[in-house]
Amino acid sequence: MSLELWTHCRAATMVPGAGQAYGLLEDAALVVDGETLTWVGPRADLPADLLARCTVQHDAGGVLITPGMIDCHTHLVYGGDRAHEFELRLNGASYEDIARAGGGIASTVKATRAASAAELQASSSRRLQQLVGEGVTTIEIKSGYGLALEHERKCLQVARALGQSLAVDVRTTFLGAHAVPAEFAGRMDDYVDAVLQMLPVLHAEGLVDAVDGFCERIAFSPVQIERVFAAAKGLGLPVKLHAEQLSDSGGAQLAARFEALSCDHLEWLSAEGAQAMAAAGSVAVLLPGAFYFLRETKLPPIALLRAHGVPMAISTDSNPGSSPCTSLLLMLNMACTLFRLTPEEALAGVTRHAASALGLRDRGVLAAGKRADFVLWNVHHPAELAYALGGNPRLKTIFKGQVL
Ligand code: DI6
Ligand code: FE
Repeated sequence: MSLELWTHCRAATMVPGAGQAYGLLEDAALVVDGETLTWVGPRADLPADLLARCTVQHDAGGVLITPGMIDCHTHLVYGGDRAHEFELRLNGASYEDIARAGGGIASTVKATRAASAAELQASSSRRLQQLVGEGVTTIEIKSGYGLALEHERKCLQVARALGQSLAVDVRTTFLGAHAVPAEFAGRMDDYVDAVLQMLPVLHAEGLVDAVDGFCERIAFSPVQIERVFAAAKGLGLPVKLHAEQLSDSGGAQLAARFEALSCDHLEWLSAEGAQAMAAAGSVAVLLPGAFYFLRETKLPPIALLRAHGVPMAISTDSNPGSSPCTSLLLMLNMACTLFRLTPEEALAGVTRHAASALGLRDRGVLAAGKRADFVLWNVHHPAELAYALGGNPRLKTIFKGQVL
């Protein structure tokens, strides 16, 4: 197998504890063996025998290299959009007016059910291409706008197909417990029963990598979520949770009891919740796009998360209702401006910690043995990625060792 060498670059390896912020190597060399990084370090330390085996040499042109970006929380596959509701609201309609007229999440469920797989694939592919264009090499996509077996299946199949048609690794999450569909109105527990019936079927079809739920006063209770999590654990599937977005319902503690990969949103997270997450090793996925778009004012407790050593990931939450966002770079900026993360924390949030939020140990840093997913950026310092509002300095993406 021939080795490929990348030199003439600065590398933000994002390896922690390497001394330098961002794990930065000033004059780096990366050796790629097939789909894997086989050596990463200062160019001066590259062993001569390894150099001799490199049959292809790439000059990176003096730019910055980072790990491939990981968007670890999206609802990318859905029908229609909610631009009209956005407009109605800005013309004075209340959320209740819109909901009464069949709007809100119900309108997305209706549009998603009405859409064919091909239509969903086309609209989601456009969104995914925007993310991939900004250096995303791994994305998580949730179901949750089908809310019935055939439609949840359709959305998860589309998500899987997106990973086949574009150079990006797709991880799928079953979010049957996202909302109660109209046909179950007033029968929430019956709908949870239906979710428990869908899960093993979709899992047997190979469509589920993890299980999520929306635990909130306006969604499912901790008791209902616990039933879903118990079923997931019974199938050996990891769980994650939309927790404490609009209120503190103790979702983080519940998720921690199931060793959740992550708890997401967390604006209302309590000290007990943070402690439970730290003990369980759950990642805090922060979603500044939803905070911004919903004009929330309650900030996630960043100091508390830092104090407990809870790793923080950042994601787009790409969805039609609360975060119609297809820019992970913009989320880096908002994580800093709105949540006061440092640019280094923000970049770790879309690389190393985003990988952990998906339970993936083979990516998120530039180091020997990890996947050869990395991005060349037309910037000098990694802070520039979080600093800019708009613009896209991506030059090249290398996905599983291949230059795209
Ligand atoms: N939390 C949210 O903010 C979105 N879903 C969720 O679990 C809202 C989804 C929508 O309004 O379509
Ligand atoms: Fe979400």
